Amino acid sequence: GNEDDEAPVDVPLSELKKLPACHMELEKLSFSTTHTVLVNVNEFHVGRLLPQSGSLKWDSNFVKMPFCDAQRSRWEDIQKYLSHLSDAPSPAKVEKAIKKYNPSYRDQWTFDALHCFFESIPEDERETVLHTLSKMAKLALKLPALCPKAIPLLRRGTNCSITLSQRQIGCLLANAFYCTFPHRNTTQRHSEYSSFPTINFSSLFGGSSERKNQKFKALFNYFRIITSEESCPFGLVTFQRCCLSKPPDWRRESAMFTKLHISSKGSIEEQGTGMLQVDFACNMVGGGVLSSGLVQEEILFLIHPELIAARLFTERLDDVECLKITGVQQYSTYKGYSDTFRYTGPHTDDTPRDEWKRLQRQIVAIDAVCFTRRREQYCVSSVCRELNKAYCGFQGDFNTPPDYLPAVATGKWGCGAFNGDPKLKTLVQLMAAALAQRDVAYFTFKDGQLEKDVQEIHRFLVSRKVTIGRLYHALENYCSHVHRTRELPDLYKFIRDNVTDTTSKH
Ligand code: AR6
Repeated sequence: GNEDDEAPVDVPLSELKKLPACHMELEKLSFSTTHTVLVNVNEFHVGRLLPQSGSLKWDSNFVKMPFCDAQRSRWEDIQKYLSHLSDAPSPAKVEKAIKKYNPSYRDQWTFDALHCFFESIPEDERETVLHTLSKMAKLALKLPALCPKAIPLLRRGTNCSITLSQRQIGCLLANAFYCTFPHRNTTQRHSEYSSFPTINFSSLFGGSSERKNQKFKALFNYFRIITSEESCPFGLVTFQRCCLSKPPDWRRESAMFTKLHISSKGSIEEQGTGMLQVDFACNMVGGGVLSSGLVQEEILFLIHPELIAARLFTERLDDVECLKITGVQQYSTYKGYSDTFRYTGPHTDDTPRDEWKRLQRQIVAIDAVCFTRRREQYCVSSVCRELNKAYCGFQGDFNTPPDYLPAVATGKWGCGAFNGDPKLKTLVQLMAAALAQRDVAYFTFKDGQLEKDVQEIHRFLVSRKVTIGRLYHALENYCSHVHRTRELPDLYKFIRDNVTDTTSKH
């Protein structure tokens, strides 16, 4: 009826807030105790991008750099072998160099994926790859000049950010490709970096497969672009670790649901341009990007490889934490998914930049819980965990008025590799977005049924003016019903009945 007509439901994409239109002017770039800036800020203000000088640190709060004093003789080897390689590059030399300065792994690491990739491509592409390998080696060796200042680790439980140039990221990633980062080759329990993702590319080089071939294509495309004088981008990227200080009391929250655009067509990265794009993350950000994983997060990292740099310094995300990344560039296009994923060519990114010269693209990494048994997720503590995680990701900065918050672009977060129930996870995300005062663009990734079901329940919630607190209460009831009866009734029907029940009781 009329009530329905007024409800902000099923809005077209064009009605949701996006960057650059809703951009709020930034304060001048500056560093602070919680924001490390790796470019010289004064030079930046006069239009130059130069590394910030500083001293290295060799302790548990900073990235251990391969050219530190403690690593002098290894860095000499790195210089020697990478210079050889840059003069006359070949995949065999890549293998030889990497094994030379990582001698403990000589028998463990294999390079068949790199060799097979190289064999699989046509002659002219081989030339390009060799040329790129050479330039990457040169770029890697510029690390002491490009990143002289210690890079802090984004440790658990802290709200800290790092801003650096795309060129610095390129240099760090060239080093990661050539496996120069010390102490990063093992993630065994109790090892120094066991709570960090891997960063050296060694895991990419073995275990040849079509997936690996496609990954190499995307990565070499990235390295080709950033190692060329003409096309190396001139801008900054910020990595921000956010920790929810005080989780909301969901039961008492009275926020109403925000606008929703839902579609079974389109994807987060294309149709969600300018919005806060959700990375369906692993708590070790990037997940399997450097091994064989190839679902949403890995694809995101492959087409925007600057994201991979997060693995260098981002400790495993805790339940109430997320990582926000602003300014990464898209270098490649693709089609397909997982085994059918194919690199389809370079991408020209015309996203405008903000005052800090960052592309106006914001990605938020939030990791859902991986459920081994379906039932586990219908428990209040799991629902709460996911609500807090999503809210941590969607929450704006303290001083940003809602008018300046781009919508969230998301989809079946936690419902692929992680086995979540899309109906439940969607409500969780809608609740978190409502509390964060952001609208939602939801891409069901060809799931037509979910599109209809969510549309209906969203319309119901909005037209009945159901608060998120009240829906939370209904979810609690659902969980206890599941627990008590061992049945799994349809969640949306249960909510409609349950919420109607409470209305009539009042
Ligand atoms: N746009 C919209 N929807 C998508 C897109 C896209 N670009 N890509 C996939 N989907 P999944 P998870 C849909 O399995 O369950 C990684 O290894 C598609 O329907 O990537 O949270 C991470 O590193 C897909 O089934 O997310 C983690 O370890 C669903 O979203 C783990 O997977 C879920 O995508 C996270 O698994």
